[in-house]
Amino acid sequence: MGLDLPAGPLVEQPDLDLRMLDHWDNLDGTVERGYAGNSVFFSQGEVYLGGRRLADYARLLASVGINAIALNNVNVNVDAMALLTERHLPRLGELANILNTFGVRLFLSVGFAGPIASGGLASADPLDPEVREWWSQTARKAYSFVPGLGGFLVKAGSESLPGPRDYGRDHAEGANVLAAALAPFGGLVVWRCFVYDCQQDWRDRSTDRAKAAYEEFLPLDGRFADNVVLQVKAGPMDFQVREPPSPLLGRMSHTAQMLELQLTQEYTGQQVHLCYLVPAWKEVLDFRPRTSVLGEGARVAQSVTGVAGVANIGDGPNWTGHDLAQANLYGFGRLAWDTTASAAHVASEWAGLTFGADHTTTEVICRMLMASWPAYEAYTAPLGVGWMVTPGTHYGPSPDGYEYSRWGTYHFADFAGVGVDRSTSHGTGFTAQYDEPWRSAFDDPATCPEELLLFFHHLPYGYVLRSGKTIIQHIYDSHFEGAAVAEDLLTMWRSLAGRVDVARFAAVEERLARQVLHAREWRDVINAYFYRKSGIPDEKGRPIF
Ligand code: GCW
Repeated sequence: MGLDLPAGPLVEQPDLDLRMLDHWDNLDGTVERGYAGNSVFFSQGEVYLGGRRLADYARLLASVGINAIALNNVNVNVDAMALLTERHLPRLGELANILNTFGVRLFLSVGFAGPIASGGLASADPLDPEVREWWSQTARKAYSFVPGLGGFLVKAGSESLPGPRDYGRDHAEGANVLAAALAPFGGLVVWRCFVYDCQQDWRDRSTDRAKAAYEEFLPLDGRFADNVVLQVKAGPMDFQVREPPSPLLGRMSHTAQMLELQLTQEYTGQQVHLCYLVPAWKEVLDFRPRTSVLGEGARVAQSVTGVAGVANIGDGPNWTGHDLAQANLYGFGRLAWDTTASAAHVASEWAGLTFGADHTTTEVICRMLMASWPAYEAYTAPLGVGWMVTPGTHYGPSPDGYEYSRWGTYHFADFAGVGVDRSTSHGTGFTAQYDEPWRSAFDDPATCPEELLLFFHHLPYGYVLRSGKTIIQHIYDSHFEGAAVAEDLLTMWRSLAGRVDVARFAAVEERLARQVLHAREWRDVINAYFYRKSGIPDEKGRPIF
């Protein structure tokens, strides 16, 4: 970096204790929502220990301060249920040793129905003594092979997976049975709050998926065992390009929470598009819920004991598919260590460490990174509305793709207006889950942060924004402008020809060129959709395809 070393010793204390990556890797080697190749941990149904890749990865994690990983997908399939058996545990022990050498602890995702699937029991009811005994024996066995095991990560009762509700129990009863099994070994249960009913009907405008995590978990505060940590997704829906911070964050006095972020770019361009997410993460970490629990000035970052990021790596040679997507991995580690670091500082630090100390190179890459998330937001779904993606793959525009589905992911665009009314007076009442001043701020379109306007309100296309533009004109303008920034990104990168090694230059150029075309597609599909719905032409008369 060309910086002077400090004269005296440098002592740093990380802000967050648990700095973890969640891998959604399957035993067959595939990675759910992975855009950088196959798993580095699994191949053909086995834990893979070959080559140097694993040690390189552990070293890489340690170098950015990450101290834990969950190895396998939270959607635990039948193959993965067997991870807790003698078939895989010996290799997991070896793998954990490699990670431990670099100060990284291993966690495993486990299925709530493990007692049935692997234990042959008739039930997974957490209050059944046989089930309790099975978990406790299973934990004992796991620790006998993997003494440094961090614990279990659990997705239960979500997206059709079994959970405690199947037995009339709540999430505290579910989590506590695993917690009791892990407690003798100092293990943690990381229990996810991404739980909602995915059988909605779009005609029902009162049910709101955004309310689910808070409704399920807040009443259980004080009921979780000490070694349970709730893992809360950053927003109330699901890693959209823009969401408000989850109202559950910082709201529980007696329950440890960790923030869940998504590095892998499921909804943000799948590592074809450049999308530096650190600025988005900072917004959540810096959010001040102003609750009685946290006190006036406290940030979300001060209320959580850790942060988990859904990993964006695979076995591709550059780890992350897009070379510049490494900035998200680096940035995640840096932020987990120092939540006050600025996004721009982290970007330039990464660019310098990765491409060398040439000032022009660092400066251009930093500008590209900082422009990328706002641009992606501008040419995709407008004003916080989200979900205009192709169902299933979540790549590319499909404005009505999820509009009539059961997933609760609607924008309600019609001829007159667009957006979800989540106000307390006449909407779903989601805003009531925030404390003041946020409740009132979000409740009123006049005070709602504009980038979230359509997340919280259903408004006519002619509604005038603070800029003086109507919503419909804002949609047109931001889509034209955002797609133009995608072109600028390519131009900026090309200005670095000769300053960056040939291979990386070409690889990034190829992705940015794809991004340009795909941003145009987003622009045209979304603009045409709203033009057709509203019948209101672009006041600048640009062609809308
Ligand atoms: O966003 C959704 C993804 C699923 C994922 C789920 C979750 C692991 O589309 O692929 O499943 O979230 O977070 O559990």
